[in-house]
Amino acid sequence: MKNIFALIVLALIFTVSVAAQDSSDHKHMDMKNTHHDMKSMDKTQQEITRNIDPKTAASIKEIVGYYLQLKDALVNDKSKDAAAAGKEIIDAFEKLDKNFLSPEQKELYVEVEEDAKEMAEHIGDNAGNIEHQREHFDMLSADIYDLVKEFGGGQTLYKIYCSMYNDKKGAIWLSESKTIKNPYYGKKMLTCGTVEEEIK
Ligand SMILES: [Cu+2]
Repeated sequence: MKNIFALIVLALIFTVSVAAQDSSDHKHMDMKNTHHDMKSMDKTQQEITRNIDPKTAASIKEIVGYYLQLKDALVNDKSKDAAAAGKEIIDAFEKLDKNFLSPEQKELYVEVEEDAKEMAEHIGDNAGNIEHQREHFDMLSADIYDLVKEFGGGQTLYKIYCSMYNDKKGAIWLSESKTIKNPYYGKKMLTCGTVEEEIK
């Protein structure tokens, strides 16, 4: 009788531990889903609360336009064009009138601007060294992503992820199109990448 009891206890322990393992798998999946939901919630909330001055929106659109030019230059392995676009990006940032920003907008903008201008400067100064330009494009893309999440891009943009770049640390870029044309590798590996997000 004692033995049977011990057996039942053992069986119970086994079942519970399997169930626990199983639920930890599920938890992982749930976390992913929650993350996804949070993202889409963010988007609508942002759209409601964005409240952006039309002058600011126009300036951001200009910055994004030159960023996309830079992206295309890198896609086409054109280092000189990339440098020219880098310089335009700096000018476009400087043209944005901060007086039309709310205090919260200003805080984010100033932070992005400082870093993005530095990246754009390196890109502008390195015509002929496309690999170095691409290193800075990686960081610039993260800045522009923050910018368009807050202010919108003036057009639908796609966040695209390349898992190979930077010793497989991965990197993102923004594109006006879902069609993958990889600015980090140009014609060497043009179609490497996955669309991760649509930003409106
Ligand atoms: Cu540099």
